[in-house]
Amino acid sequence: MYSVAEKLKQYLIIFLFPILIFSCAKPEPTDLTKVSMIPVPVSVSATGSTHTITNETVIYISESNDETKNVSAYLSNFLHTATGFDFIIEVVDTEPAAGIYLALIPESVDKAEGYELEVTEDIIKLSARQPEGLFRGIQTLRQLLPAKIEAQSVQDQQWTVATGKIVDYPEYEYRGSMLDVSRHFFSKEDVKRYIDLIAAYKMNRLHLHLADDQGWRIEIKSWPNLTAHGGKTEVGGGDGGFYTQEDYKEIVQYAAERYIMIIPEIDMPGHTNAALSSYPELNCSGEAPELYTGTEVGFSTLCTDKEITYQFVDDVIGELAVLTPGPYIHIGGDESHVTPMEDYIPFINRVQEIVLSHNKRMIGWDEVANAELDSSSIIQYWSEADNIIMGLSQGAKVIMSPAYKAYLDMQYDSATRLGQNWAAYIEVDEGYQWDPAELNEQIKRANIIGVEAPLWTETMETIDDLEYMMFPRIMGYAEIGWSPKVLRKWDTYKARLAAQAERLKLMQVDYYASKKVQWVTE
Ligand code: NGO
Repeated sequence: MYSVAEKLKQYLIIFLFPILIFSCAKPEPTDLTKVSMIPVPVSVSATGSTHTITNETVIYISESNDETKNVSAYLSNFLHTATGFDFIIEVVDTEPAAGIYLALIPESVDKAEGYELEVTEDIIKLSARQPEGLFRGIQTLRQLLPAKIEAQSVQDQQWTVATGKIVDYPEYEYRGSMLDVSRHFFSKEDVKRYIDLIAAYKMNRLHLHLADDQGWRIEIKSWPNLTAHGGKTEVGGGDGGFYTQEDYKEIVQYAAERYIMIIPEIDMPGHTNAALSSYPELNCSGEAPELYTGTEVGFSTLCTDKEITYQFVDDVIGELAVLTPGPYIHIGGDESHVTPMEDYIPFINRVQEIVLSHNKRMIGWDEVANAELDSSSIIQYWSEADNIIMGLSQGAKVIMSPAYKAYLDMQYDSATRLGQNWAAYIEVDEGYQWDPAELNEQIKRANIIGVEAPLWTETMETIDDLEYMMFPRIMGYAEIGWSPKVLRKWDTYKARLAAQAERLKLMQVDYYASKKVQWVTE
């Protein structure tokens, strides 16, 4: 005879043990709240099960137009690379019972770029009011899938996603990075890679610094020598280069397909040696200087009291405005150390008029606040809070790019082989732990349209160099721009970042493996 206790023991061994073993062996994450996402979404709830994408999965769209076609094709191409699956894309009138459903619906999250991602065992439903919301949601789905989804070849893997619901939308409307293609020129392909990398973290602006002392990088048909001569070199004396207007349109289009706006900058009246060297008439002396391949700043200026200068500015901005679907033209305005303030102010005022006459809004580095700003103009904080306060009193809005926190060319520490350290060393935690609305008590949340991390390229020559300085800090800037402040904590961010190591490797991103992070590598 068995005692009750012994019977119970036997029962446990026979029935429960295999269940325990089985569930321990189950590899997939099933708790959506435990998945590491950057930027962290506004709200995540889990339902504890798993959805699997298979070769049979169909991608459905709620309506057929250029944008839903673009977004669904983007998703299907992305998923195809590592899964090898050939997805069928189908338009449906009503919600399907299974598959991946991309739905543009007015009832979805009432915020620009917002989206809702609901995953059940049967369906992945991504809904948004606007196509950009769908695109941002796809970036989240990317991070819910196993890291191998980032591989460049077909992987043997179960493509599972934890079930639950995410409701998400950005904190700031302007979330971007700047790439300096003047100090060193970067090819159209490099710029596209840059766009893909920032798109993965839901950034929506790429500011291109297209002209500086060392090189003019955008074809201007009415002033052809700008590129023919002024585009010929770069820092260190390399070949330089420039984008034809066709190349540039291709970049703008590529970015637009990822819901990223390109903001072109022509820096003036300083930082203009390449232009001054291309056209003697832009110099007060009437003589063209040599091309410049060093890294000093603040020695050049357009001749602010010659009429031809304004003809030049009008022609350049006019051509650029035609190439720019977005509302902004950036006119630089920084470090014009050899332009007396009494010349600088009327110059910026007049350039602002020119920008407005081409139906664009002016953005300028913080010094432009010395001029009389139009209420539509935007100032970019990089150096002097006093300039920003002066701009705010004129009703301008601010983009936050404080050099000591947000410059991607600042070194991580004294051992970093690239970059500079004039503003600070910015370790990964330093770059992450700040709040745009708390840096200065006079610059308030309501004044700020967003955050931008600029990458100046005096010391960077290759895309690998760019990636090393961008990553991982760029992910932190993306999160500062997107995620609500209450969810931004270094301790939890650090763990989420650590979990990105395998993805970054598969994305072939050459990142800085900071010792502040316990990277989770296979
Ligand atoms: C400054 C300067 C740039 C440099 C950069 C290097 C601004 C707005 N103007 O930032 O010309 O490249 O620092 O960190």
